[in-house]
Order: sequence, then structure tokens, then C-alpha cells
Amino acid sequence: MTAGQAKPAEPAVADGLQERFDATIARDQRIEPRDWMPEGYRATLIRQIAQHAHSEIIGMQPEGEWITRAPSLRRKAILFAKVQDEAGHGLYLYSAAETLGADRADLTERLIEGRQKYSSIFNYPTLSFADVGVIGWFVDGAAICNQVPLCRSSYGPYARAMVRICKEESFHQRQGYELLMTMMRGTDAQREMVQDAVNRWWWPSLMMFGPPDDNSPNSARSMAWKIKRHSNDELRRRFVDMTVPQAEKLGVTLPDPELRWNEERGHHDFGTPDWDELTRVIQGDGPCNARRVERRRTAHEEGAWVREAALAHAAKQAARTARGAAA
Ligand code: BYC
Repeated sequence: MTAGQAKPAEPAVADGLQERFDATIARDQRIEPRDWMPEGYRATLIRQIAQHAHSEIIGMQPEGEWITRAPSLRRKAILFAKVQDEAGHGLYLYSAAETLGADRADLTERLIEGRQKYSSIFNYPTLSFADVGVIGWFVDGAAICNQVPLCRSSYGPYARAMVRICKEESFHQRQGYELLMTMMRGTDAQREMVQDAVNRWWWPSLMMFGPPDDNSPNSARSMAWKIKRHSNDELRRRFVDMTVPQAEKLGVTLPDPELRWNEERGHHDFGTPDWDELTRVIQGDGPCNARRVERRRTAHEEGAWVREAALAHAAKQAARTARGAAA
């Protein structure tokens, strides 16, 4: 814009709309799709919900790679059901994003073109079957800490989707922990596999909660709008406090020499995750980023005929209904 040019006008907000929105948030009531909302609120929600949906869909891959190699029919059936649940979570979340005017096909394009993010955690490889258990325990455990407060998020469709997702995540976490308990009762080699998986997944799991609060550009606004209810560091602390006694019971060591109970604070002290690593992984330079996105792209392309067939079927049904109405 050159000097003297007028600034483009902000879209006019009809009298009282902003005030009504602010009052709804202040009263802890829900914003619904038909309500007026500030464009920043809408954009923030689409960003977070789309990233969340993409995480569920990409999150099917690391565990999905073990379905054909599960050690028993029972473990295969459990894993299959869990991975299918993740697909369901993705679908609820894409639907929630659609209530804000986002287009699901467009969101998928953005994901496979690297224009939208998904959780850093899914860019690490699953090297043994113990990883399946540790993902259930840590990753679903972190998801529960992060997502239970989202059931009280100010946007109705997101909050309601989270209720069912959290119930399923809690089941997933128990299945991971039960798998690890079984392995810990097994051979030395199995116990070593569990400890190795714990060592590899601990720090990336702490990074799932996002950058530290003093470097989290979206937090203040999201918390003022009550989209987020707690800060990244607060949720990370809760996760550590929740997980330490579980690790003791399981008989594994969490790989952090600074981890200890702080009597005065009533919480655990713990070390600092490698934030440079988180930045690299978010920017696309993690161990599996390229493979995960490429796999998603291929699945999308291979599914084109299904989408075409579904659309052709829907068009035929609509034509039949229209003919019936005209007759
Ligand atoms: N990975 O200002 P900040 C699951 C980005 S699915 C990648 O703190 P915000 C599961 C962040 O997006 C788990 N990116 O952001 C599935 C932002 O970038 P943009 C997914 C990350 O939004 C299958 C920038 O860094 N859970 O549990 O206030 C199997 C600055 O961050 C990460 C959700 O999506 C990361 N770890 O807070 C099993 C939950 N961290 O967008 C389990 C919903 C940060 O400005 N999301 N970034 O370009 C949230 O609660 C929040 O979005 C976050 C980040 C706490 C993740």
C-alpha cells in the first residue's frame, strides 16, 4: 500500500454482534455454527481442528504398519480396531471444520501439499511391536491430557466431537498399557524392547504439547477465546505427573536424569525437551515426514475412484428422487 492510500475497510460488524459473542464466551456458553463469530476466531478454529484431524489420519500410519506383523490374532484385532477408531476421529473433526465453512477436499490438499501441519509425534518410526504399546500409553495418554479440556472448548461442534474421541482415547491408552504389562511379564528381550521404546518416545511425547509457553504465539488468543483451556506447559506438567507413577508400576525408567518429585511444588521437576528438534520436525525435517505425507498422497490418489463412484451414485439417487417427485 502506498502512502496516502486508504486502508482496506474491515468487514463491518452489525451492531451488538461482537458484544453478544464476547458475552457468550464470558458466560462459558457455546458458540454454534449459525452464530456470528470474529473471522480470527473462525480461522483459529479451522487451523487447530484441521491440524487435529490431519494428526488422527496421519497417526494411523505408524501403528498401521504393525497390523500385518502383530504377534497374535487377538493383538491384530485390537490394533485394527484402534487404527480404525483414529480414522473415525479424523472424520468427526473434518466434519467439525466443515461447520465453519472449510472444505474437506481443500483441507486434504493442504495437508498433502505441506501447507497445513499435523502432530510432530507421527514423524517418528515404529521399530518394534513395543512401540505400539508405548504409543497407546504415551501418545494417547498425552492426547487425553490435551483433549479432555477441549471437551469444554467454546466452539460447540468441536467440544462435542471431543467427548467421544476422549472416551476412545482412554480405551486406547489402557490397551497400550496392558500390552506393555504383558511384555514386561515376558522375557528379558521383551522387557528390553519396552525400555528401548520408552527411551525413544518419551521426549517426542512431551513435544506433542507444543512449544514452551513463552514461545507459543497462538496460546494467548486461543485461551482468551476459550478454545484452549490450559497452556502448553501446564498440560505437559500434568502429563509428566500422571505418567511417572505408571512407569514405576510398569517397571521402566523414564529417560530423564532431571526427573524427580518436588515436594514444595507438589509436582515433578523434569528436563527440557530439545526444542530445536521440535522445530525441525514441525518444519518437515523429522525422521519420517516425507514418508508419511507421501503415503497419504498415494492413499488419496488411489481412493479417487471411490469418491467418483460415491458422487455418481449420489447423482443417480438424486435424479431418481427428482423423477419420482415429478411423476
Ligand atoms: N506438532 O502457538 P502454538 C492424537 C505448531 S492426535 C506439530 O503453541 P497452538 C492421536 C502450532 O500448530 C494429536 N505442530 O500453537 C492420533 C503452531 O503452528 P501454526 C493432535 C505443532 O495451536 C492418532 C506453532 O507450532 N492433537 O492425539 O496454540 C493416534 C506454534 O504453536 C505442535 C491435537 O491436534 C506439534 N506437536 O497449540 C493417537 C490437539 N505443537 O498453526 C493419538 C489440538 C505446536 O501457527 N491442538 N505446533 O502454523 C492443540 O491443542 C494445539 O493446537 C497445540 C498447539 C497444543 C498442538
